[in-house]
Amino acid sequence: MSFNTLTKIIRLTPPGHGAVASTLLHGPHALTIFAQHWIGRELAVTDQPLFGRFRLETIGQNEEIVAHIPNQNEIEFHSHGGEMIAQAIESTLIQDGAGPVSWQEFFCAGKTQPQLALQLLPFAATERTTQILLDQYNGALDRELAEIEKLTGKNTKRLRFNRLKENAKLGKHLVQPFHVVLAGASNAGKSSLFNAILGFQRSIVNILAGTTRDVVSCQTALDGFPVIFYDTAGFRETPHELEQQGIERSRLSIANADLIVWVIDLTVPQSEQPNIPVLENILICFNKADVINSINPTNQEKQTKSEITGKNRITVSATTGQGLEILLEHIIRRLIPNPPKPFEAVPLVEWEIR
Ligand SMILES: Nc1nc2c(ncn2[C@@H]2O[C@H](COP(=O)(O)OP(=O)(O)OP(=O)(O)O)[C@@H](O)[C@H]2O)c(=O)[nH]1
Ligand SMILES: [Mg+2]
Repeated sequence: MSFNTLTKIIRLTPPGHGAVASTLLHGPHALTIFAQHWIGRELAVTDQPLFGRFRLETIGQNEEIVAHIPNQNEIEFHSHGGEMIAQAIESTLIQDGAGPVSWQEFFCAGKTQPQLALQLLPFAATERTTQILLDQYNGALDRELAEIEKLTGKNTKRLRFNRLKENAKLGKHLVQPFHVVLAGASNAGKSSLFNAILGFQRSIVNILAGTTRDVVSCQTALDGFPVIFYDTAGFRETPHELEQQGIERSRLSIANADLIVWVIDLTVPQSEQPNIPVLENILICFNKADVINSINPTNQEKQTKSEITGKNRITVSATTGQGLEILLEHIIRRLIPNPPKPFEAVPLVEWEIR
């Protein structure tokens, strides 16, 4: 029977290996839907646990269940944690009309900003993002809206609203890191730069081109904001299938990036470099400045840089660390041009917990 109602099914424990899987069925038909498969005492609101079995018609077996019914709209039940069982129960209830919803969506729906901030707080990865969430918990948005309402000048009002809109983009990154992808030609020094940024040898570095094949990632914090850096396979023509697959993954990473740091080897002439993708969210980074410094401080650099225009260009040396601080500053300012000040409102309209 399909109820086609607002009854929701929410997995409370993460999918995967575990002893117990906990699920919540919530909505006006929760008990009626569940009762169709229940073998045990009558389902009614009680503060006692109910022990029984769930009839799994699809596999012709019954699963042991402990259930709790705190009110007419809600039944929380616990089964064995194997993914097969948990999924079989879930799909049975979905077939009966329950709609699957993630626990994040369920618990955050309809919440005020302070309630949402409280819900998101455990997922804040840094002290700074925790502080921003605490400010939201303490009513930063309501305060700002009340102040804007009192303003008389149209322009000032608009500026304050625009600032709120700008800060709203940061909302989801309070719990979800920015994605910064290091990409470029093979041997440009992407892995070396990745390691220099992280401060340890996460990626393999080698003089041979085509060293990095898979996407290597590592999370860190920049200026108190969570950032995941991705080291990728370098772009070049190659007959090797494995490397081609790596290059395909580099393309995918670029497509999903908040910012791409395109690494260029200063010792290689421009004519031998792959084309730079025409993208808004790209930062050009010339690497191996130490080599240039030691041969001729101007000629080779000029030749390599000659055809590349635009203001977002940084020169570094992954080997000596020259320019690294400036590169990191540029990265963070591209991700967050104007970070919020203490107690400022950051509307939590867009968020995602992973
Ligand atoms: N002198 C100098 N050498 C560098 C610098 N950065 C990288 N190298 C060297 O360049 C070579 C390639 O470096 P990698 O970091 O493996 O380059 P990659 O871009 O990751 O290469 P693929 O993974 O093959 O695409 C290695 O021999 C590094 O030691 C630098 O700033 N200065
Ligand atoms: Mg590499």
